[in-house]
Amino acid sequence: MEDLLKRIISRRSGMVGLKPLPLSSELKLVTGTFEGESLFIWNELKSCRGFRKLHLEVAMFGAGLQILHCVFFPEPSFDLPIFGVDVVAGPSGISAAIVDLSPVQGDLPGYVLQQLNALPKPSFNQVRELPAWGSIFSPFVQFIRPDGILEEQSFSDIVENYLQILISSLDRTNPDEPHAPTTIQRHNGQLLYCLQQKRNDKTRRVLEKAFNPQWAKCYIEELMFDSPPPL
Ligand code: BLA
Repeated sequence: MEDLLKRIISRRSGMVGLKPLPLSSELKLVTGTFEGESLFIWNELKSCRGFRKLHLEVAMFGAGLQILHCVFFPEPSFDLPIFGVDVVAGPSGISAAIVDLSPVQGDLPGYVLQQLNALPKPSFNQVRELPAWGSIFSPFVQFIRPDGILEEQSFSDIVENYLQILISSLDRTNPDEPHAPTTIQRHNGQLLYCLQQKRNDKTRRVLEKAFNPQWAKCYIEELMFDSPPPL
């Protein structure tokens, strides 16, 4: 997971106009206890040209549960997908590794599709079934339980490839008008993405157990999957 985090941070560092977004110190580092062990959640929020919110989060719920969560939300005026990663590790290793470039307006943009189709087709031993709310993901979503270190590395390679495709697509994209129909459609697409992600009970349950239902609700609705600001 550390290697994957480093690779994401390294790719992100090349994004034009990267700058921190305000985040309260209570959310930059959240501490607490979980099942009698110490808990911490580290958050980072940035923006850059073409992206309204780059969220990176690492959480350790005691020694038993580690999570890497990353979502890059484009400016709706840019014809770009949402980049999302979630990696969940328990005492016996990673149980869930998910990455996608998710469309926010019908199909993925042509130049994104072209590059995704050119990647080698991955094959993993344990492909997992998406929950019903996962209808927001693209046909290129990878949701696996990695079988050994080599598969973990292959998954990290895919994450890096997807991020590289996103960044090269960004470089060739000029924004549409703020109130163009396409911008409005993509804004709605981001609203739906956030709505569906909020239906992930597994995330909610962990946060409710570690804190309380009210705190979990706030954290999910205001930091993780807050609606895009009105156009
Ligand atoms: C699954 N997410 C999970 C699971 C846990 C969390 C415990 C179950 C793991 C398993 O089934 O093996 C928990 N994830 C968290 C917590 C945080 C987190 C506590 O990020 C943050 C504090 N989730 C995302 C994003 C995607 C995503 C961006 O946040 C995808 C791009 C997907 N997580 C996702 C999916 C599942 C999951 C699809 C499986 C859900 C299921 O099987 O029902």
